[in-house]
Amino acid sequence: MIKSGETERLHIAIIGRKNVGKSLLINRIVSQELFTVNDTPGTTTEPVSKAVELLPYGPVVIIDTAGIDDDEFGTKTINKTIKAISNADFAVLVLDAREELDNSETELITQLRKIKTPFLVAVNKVEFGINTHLLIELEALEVTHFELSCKENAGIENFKKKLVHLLPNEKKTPLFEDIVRQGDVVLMVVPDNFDELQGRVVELQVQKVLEELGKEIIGVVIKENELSNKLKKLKHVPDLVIADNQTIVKVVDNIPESVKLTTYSLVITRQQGNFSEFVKGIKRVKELEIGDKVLISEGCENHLKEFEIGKMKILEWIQHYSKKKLQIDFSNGCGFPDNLPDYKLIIHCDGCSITSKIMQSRIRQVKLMDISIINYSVLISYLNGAIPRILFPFKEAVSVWQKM
Ligand SMILES: Nc1nc2c(ncn2[C@@H]2O[C@H](COP(=O)(O)OP(=O)(O)OP(=O)(O)O)[C@@H](O)[C@H]2O)c(=O)[nH]1
Ligand SMILES: [Mg+2]
Repeated sequence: MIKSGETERLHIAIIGRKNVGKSLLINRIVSQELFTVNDTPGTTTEPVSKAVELLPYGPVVIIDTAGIDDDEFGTKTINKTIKAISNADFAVLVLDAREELDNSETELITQLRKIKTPFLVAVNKVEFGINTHLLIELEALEVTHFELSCKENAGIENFKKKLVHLLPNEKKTPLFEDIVRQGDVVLMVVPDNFDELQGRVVELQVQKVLEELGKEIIGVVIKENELSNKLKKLKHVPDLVIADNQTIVKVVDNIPESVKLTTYSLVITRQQGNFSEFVKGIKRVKELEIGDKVLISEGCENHLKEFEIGKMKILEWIQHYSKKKLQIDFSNGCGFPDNLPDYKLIIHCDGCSITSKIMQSRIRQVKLMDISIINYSVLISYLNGAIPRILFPFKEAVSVWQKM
């Protein structure tokens, strides 16, 4: 069981067929008897996560997984291996040196590449010799592999070194340090009834932005109805204007094209690292057909009135926009429903109560099923006609938009 606080650690999943030596490889890497190793195939039956120190990298979570079932990748379902790799920031695919690649292994390599999860291949049990076909296959797939024997403890140190070297750096995307500079003026527009919104999402967002601005950047908070007056009085045009999802429609027309404009939610979504995927989701929104199944999915079990209203509004707006009869369902809490593959589009909440790692894992699951995903904020901005304008401050979003 992973304790809270450990969820943000880097997650490494060890995957592969049954009995190839996944559990023993982990034990060797961490020099501890962490997981049960046994000659009987199917010893590990469920994914098990353990928090460990992987020196010299530091604290990580290692996920030992159950061996892939032969038919696991035959059907389009969210199988247990997909779940495991969706939760991982890095994967190690363990192979038996005596065998050729089977369908599930080639499929896994394809899937990992699709979700851009970095991985290494460990060819284990090399003391028996290595299948030449396997080497040819790996080369053809341009996969980096390491030859080792967990039993004889051979090649482990070298493998570990490479693993530690390749682990992604947990560098956070900046909130907006890359789009504003020292001395810039950031105008933050809030709804007219802002004083009554203590503790609500918009107030928390404004708070977060203000905290991150620091001393070198001037943040000015103004109410929407004061906007045109205040703009005239400002000596310089602001360098960046940020509004909330509701006021953005009215704000757009008041801000000259030359001024960067965006929303609080977009800034925060970008920091969570999932921005581009949601922008791509707009394409699917445009292409929805009669009868398409759409899932409105919320990350928390929370049934606060504020969230219920939000959800129903999304439902109303998407129906109104599409003008086609869509089949819309709702889901709440951790995990997607088992019929996830039936959906054409997932409209996800902004994830304010789940960690960005959980959000990323949900996005990977959806991507592996070839389903599009968009979050509430990007959808609302698009339906309100504020996109592409509010994407312009962010280079990465503009490039996704232009390719669509
Ligand atoms: N000869 C040899 N045996 C190994 C090696 N690595 C692991 N084994 C043995 O292979 C068997 C399976 O090892 P595990 O680590 O339990 O394999 P697993 O992939 O976790 O298996 P499942 O949990 O059943 O999917 C055990 O008997 C190990 O001792 C190796 O390099 N050489
Ligand atoms: Mg095992």
